[in-house]
Amino acid sequence: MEQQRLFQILELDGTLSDNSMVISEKLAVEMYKLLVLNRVFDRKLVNMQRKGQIGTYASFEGQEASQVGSAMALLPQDWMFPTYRDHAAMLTFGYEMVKIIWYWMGRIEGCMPPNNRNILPPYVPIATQIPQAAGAAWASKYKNEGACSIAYFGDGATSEGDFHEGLNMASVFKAPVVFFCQNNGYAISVPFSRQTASETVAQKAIAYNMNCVRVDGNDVFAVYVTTKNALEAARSGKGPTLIEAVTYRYGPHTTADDPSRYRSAEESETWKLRDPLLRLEAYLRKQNVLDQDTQEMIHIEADRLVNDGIQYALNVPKPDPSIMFKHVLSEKPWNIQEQESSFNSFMERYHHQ
Ligand SMILES: Cc1ncc(C[n+]2csc(CCOP(=O)(O)OP(=O)(O)O)c2C)c(N)n1
Repeated sequence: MEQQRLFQILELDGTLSDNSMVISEKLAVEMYKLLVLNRVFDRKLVNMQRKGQIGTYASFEGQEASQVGSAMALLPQDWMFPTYRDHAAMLTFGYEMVKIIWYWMGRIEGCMPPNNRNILPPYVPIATQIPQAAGAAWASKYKNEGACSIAYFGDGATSEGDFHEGLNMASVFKAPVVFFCQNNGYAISVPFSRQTASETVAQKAIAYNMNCVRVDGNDVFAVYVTTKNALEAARSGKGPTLIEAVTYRYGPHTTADDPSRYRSAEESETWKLRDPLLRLEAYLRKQNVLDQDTQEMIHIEADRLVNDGIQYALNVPKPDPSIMFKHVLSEKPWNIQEQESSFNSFMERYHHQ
């Protein structure tokens, strides 16, 4: 069955299992640069949390190919609905790096969409982005704007009602949306086998009469091709697709989690043999487009870009804490007004001490 087969182009040793899928040299190098940049970014953000510069952080290391490959397939007019783990997708689609750092510093600027891209702030309430992405896609179809939505979510989100409502509506209205599930095996400590009795996420699309693909989420070529096909189908009126990208997060759920409580170190090590970055590196080496010097230069440049982003993020003045009372409600109810005035008098006393 199509929904059970794992679609793959790039073998673990960097050879192509499907030669008919031509990915240009230029595109492959671009993918590599983005994978490196995102891995460097992710590791440095974990370090920032350890140094107390950000409160908490959700790492995506291991999932870079799923996020980079899918986001590269989007067109500029498309709509992205990410979660708290999808920074690589956001960066690839044009979100400013500094804003992602600010998001984790708790700054409001970290939730503001860029001027030229429809990128929603990261969704923390699980699966809430799914019906919203379906709605935005339907609106775009209704207004004839030619834009698709892509909703990112994890395997845990498929147990929420929002997942089923969003898929149902999108399929009935043939909304141009791609539902992109990164099945990384766990929802915090809950393994996939306890999440659902379904064998795969992809097969859940059958109930909604929706296209589905199960793809190797650590194979950036396969993810890119799959997402591009799904977006093209959506744009040409063929309706939504559910993509299940099978992948793994190497690190903890967030910096506040200890994965040794629920999974073995060997499991992570086994997954590292399928590493998305090393696979593409092996391919580029075989094609003679990546020598040692170029590889080093790509890493140095990624390091520089991320260090610059971090410095910039840290060097702006701290926000006025009263901003927490702004931008949520257009009219403040009595209890929020009360909290605001009590907070203001506390701050006055504090400053006069
Ligand atoms: C509606 C809701 N319920 C519970 C939580 C707490 N929570 C945060 S992350 C998470 C697990 C999500 O797992 P998954 O969807 O697989 O995504 P992943 O974190 O693996 O990327 C849960 C239950 C939440 N944020 N929102």
